[in-house]
Amino acid sequence: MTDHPEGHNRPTSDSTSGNDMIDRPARIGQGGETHQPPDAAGPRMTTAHGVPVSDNQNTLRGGNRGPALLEDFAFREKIFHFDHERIPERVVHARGYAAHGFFECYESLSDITRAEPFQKAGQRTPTFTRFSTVVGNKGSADLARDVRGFATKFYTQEGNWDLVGNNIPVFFIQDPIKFPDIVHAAKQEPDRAFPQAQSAHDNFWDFISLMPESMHMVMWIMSDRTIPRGFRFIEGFGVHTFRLVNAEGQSTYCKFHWRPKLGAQSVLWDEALTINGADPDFHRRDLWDAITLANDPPEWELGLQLFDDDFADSFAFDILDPTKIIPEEEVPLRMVGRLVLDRMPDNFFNETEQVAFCTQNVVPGIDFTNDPLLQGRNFSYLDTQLKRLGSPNFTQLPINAPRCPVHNFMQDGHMQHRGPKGRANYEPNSWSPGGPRADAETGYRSFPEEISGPKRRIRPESFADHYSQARQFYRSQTPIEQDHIAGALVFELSRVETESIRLRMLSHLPNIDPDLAARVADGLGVDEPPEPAIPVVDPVDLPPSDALSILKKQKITFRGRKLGILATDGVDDALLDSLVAGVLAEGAIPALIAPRISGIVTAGGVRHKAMFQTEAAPSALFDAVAILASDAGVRQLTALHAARCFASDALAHAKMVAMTQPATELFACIGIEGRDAGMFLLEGAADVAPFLKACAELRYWPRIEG
Ligand code: HDE
Repeated sequence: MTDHPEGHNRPTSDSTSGNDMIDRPARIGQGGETHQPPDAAGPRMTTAHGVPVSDNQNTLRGGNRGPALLEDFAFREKIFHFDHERIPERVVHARGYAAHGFFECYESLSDITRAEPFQKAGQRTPTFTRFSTVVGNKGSADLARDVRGFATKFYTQEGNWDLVGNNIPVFFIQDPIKFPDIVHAAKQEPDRAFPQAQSAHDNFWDFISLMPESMHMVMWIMSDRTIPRGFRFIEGFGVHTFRLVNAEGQSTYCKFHWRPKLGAQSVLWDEALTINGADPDFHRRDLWDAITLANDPPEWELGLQLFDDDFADSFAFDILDPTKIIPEEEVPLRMVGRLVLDRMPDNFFNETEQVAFCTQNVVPGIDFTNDPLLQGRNFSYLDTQLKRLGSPNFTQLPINAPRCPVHNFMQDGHMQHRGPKGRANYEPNSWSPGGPRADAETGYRSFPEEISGPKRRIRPESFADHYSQARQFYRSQTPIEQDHIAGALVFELSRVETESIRLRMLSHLPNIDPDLAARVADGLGVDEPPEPAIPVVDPVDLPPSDALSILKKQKITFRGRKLGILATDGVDDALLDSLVAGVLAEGAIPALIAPRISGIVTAGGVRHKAMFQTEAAPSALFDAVAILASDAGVRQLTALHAARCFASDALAHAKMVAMTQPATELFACIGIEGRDAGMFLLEGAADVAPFLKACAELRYWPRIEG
């Protein structure tokens, strides 16, 4: 495309009559009126074939009011392209959001792996990370109760390594042949095409209640892990056991973990319901704002659980079973580097939509194990990319292309961009130059694991204990988190219409925890709970693991969070200024909310623009709130339904809440007199610091406990 000095769509200088407008740009008053912003001109517009376009407002007509002409190639080409804009959305993980970044290695791991990103301290590898929900379609809301995908492409100098993980370290099933079934059961039911992005329906719980191996995952998905505060606040897990292989060919087993530097954090279910309506793009916006507005790139540390065959043989479960974790108390995490996401894609479709992750993408030094799920995935991802992207040349799209040399004899195919020269397109050949050759020394070599045994369709006995780790997870949670699990099960099962499915699901819970079973049965009004399901292997009590709870290892910081400041005209300047300055000093974002989007005027006459109008900003969108009302302004708030809900929801969601003296009237109006230890009076600038210190705790749980 070349620059055209005159820009596009400029009217010609000669005057036109109503009759000669067919081959000229339309004029105001001549039926083709458009309003172009004065400075909007860019390069000259062309068709896809590079032909300059004279008019992008009107199709080619025969006569002033006559039919459109087929020869209008500019129109036909534009519509043709538009008609083909969509590619198939991902069967699972359709809704996603991604960012560029880099991985930085803390220290050389060359004794453990020859993988290129881990060779030198300080070494940086470019990355692209896509987060996603699993069940919902592309347009579904961000805060569906769902697993989050956490997939990272490392552009290494020895090829692309894709670590395609989730924010939950286990999976529903042990064998990949069940994947289409679990996905069909979870997505919309085929006859009615609902519910969207929701597991709370008969088909899902019908399948799950027939699959005891899912029970560990069920505990995780019913926990707060599936309603995260944002992508910046999720952990990530490679799930399967992998192998790391060093230059001498020695193998070490490895499980991959991502840990967010800001700490894991979740919203409450009631907040999730509100957020989905008020801001269905809450997670997207959060990542976008952090990177582009706050210039606060989110970071994760990569932790490795490394172990050998002796540990694997002595561990209570099979390290190849993807429904099991290895507790950190048994194999601690070794932190080996950090992932920084510091750049949003230039174009969502080109990058986030067209990125093609494949679990088969490993580089020398990283290898698979015989985890059956991982082996099945290695087939599925490559296959699915062909369907989605339509050509085996999807590896040539910029987002998928390796950033190291690529040489082979693969040729042709749809959308081929590479044009090798010369006669050699096979190997061995005797031409000179004869083209690329395999290198036995430096090329990828699989770990030479011994394989033996009969060819059979079986599930190993070592995979048979389905309840012990589910129990361990539940018992590792704080009482608040246990309440949330019980509440989530009650919500989900109450949406199941078929009683026998509800009861079948209830029959599994006593094997996990009798108290949980009783609470869920009570919550559903089941007077006579069913007999417990008979386990193949009796569950055992495992020691609780603090690493499984979000709250037990919460980071006490307000960094990266958002304070919602609901303010009125006439608010004290010093108080507002010191609150905003204090929030910024914590590395958090202050968001001004006002009765009108035009903003407020302080007592000192300063005008502040609002980020939100009250009706568009329920307090669920913020981590903590402050209500700064003046004597006159509070009357505006008490009269406003949205302001009353703002205050009462903030309390109901256990948020830290600050208020000016006049704002106490708003609380009185919703029946709240007095203040608990999570409510703060802001009488002057000196009161800001204690409030912000409390905000670092994120919630004042005693308000809603028990
Ligand atoms: Fe996936 N999965 N999966 N999965 N998965 C896909 O690949 C599949 C599994 C995960 O942001 C698909 O490109 C099978 C576990 C993520 O683009 C598909 C099995 C884990 C993403 C596919 C699993 C994941 C996918 C659909 C069982 C966590 C999104 C579109 C054997 C470790 C990647 C696509 C992105 C996507 C198959 C199980 C994570 C159909 C067959 C376990 C994060 O190929």
